[in-house]
Amino acid sequence: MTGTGVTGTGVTGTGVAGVTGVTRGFTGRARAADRDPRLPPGQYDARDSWPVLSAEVTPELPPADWSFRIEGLVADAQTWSWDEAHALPAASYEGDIHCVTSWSKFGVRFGGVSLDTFLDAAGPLPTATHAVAYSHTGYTANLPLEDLTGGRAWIVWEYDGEPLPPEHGGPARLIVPHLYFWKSAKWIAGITLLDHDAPGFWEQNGYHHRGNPWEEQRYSGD
Ligand SMILES: Nc1nc2c(c(=O)[nH]1)N[C@H]1C(S)=C(S)[C@@H](COP(=O)(O)O)O[C@H]1N2
Ligand SMILES: [Mo]
Repeated sequence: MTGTGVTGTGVTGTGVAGVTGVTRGFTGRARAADRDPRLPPGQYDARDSWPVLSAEVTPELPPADWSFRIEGLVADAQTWSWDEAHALPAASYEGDIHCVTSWSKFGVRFGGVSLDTFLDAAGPLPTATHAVAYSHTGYTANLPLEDLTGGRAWIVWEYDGEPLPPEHGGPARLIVPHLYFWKSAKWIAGITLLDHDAPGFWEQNGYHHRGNPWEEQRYSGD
């Protein structure tokens, strides 16, 4: 930006208006092409760093104490232990994640089970339209049920082929990577299906109810 500005000003100063126009046009295209198409608006590439964002102290939660429940507007509310969850068909996500504080991370790999597998077992009722994901620590995040189905959400316990580190939500967390990462509740305990939207922790504090990074839905009203 600075280099471009200086060049443009210099050319204008010499009075070669036509050349200035060409320079600006070329620079604009070059900068648009440099921007990684995987990067949503207002985000930057965090590359090798993976910041920890937690409203709580990282809990001590051994796998034996972890469980995951689906309840609310379902035909058959169910709870899975660590072993029961691991007996389900494995699934993985490889792709990008986007935090509302503006870092994105490309090509991350998480392993676990598709949320569809859990939801299919519980059987959402036709009246279920929304969900609240809740953590063993009390953290909550609301989502339209649609955003949790169709192979777009997972319960994961592996990162890059290794156990998910506790500070990143281990032993297991939710990931909903097509939305800002605050929806991806760490230390996930369960999901309640509802017939209405019920704002979670950040949503009660001014954040957007859906949080689509491609539409920059950061704050309520965006
Ligand atoms: N339980 C819990 N889950 C949480 C959070 C939290 O504070 N508590 N923070 C959210 C936010 S704002 C983000 S960006 C991601 C951060 O995940 P990370 O710390 O693994 O990067 O977790 C989300 N899930
Ligand atoms: Mo975040």
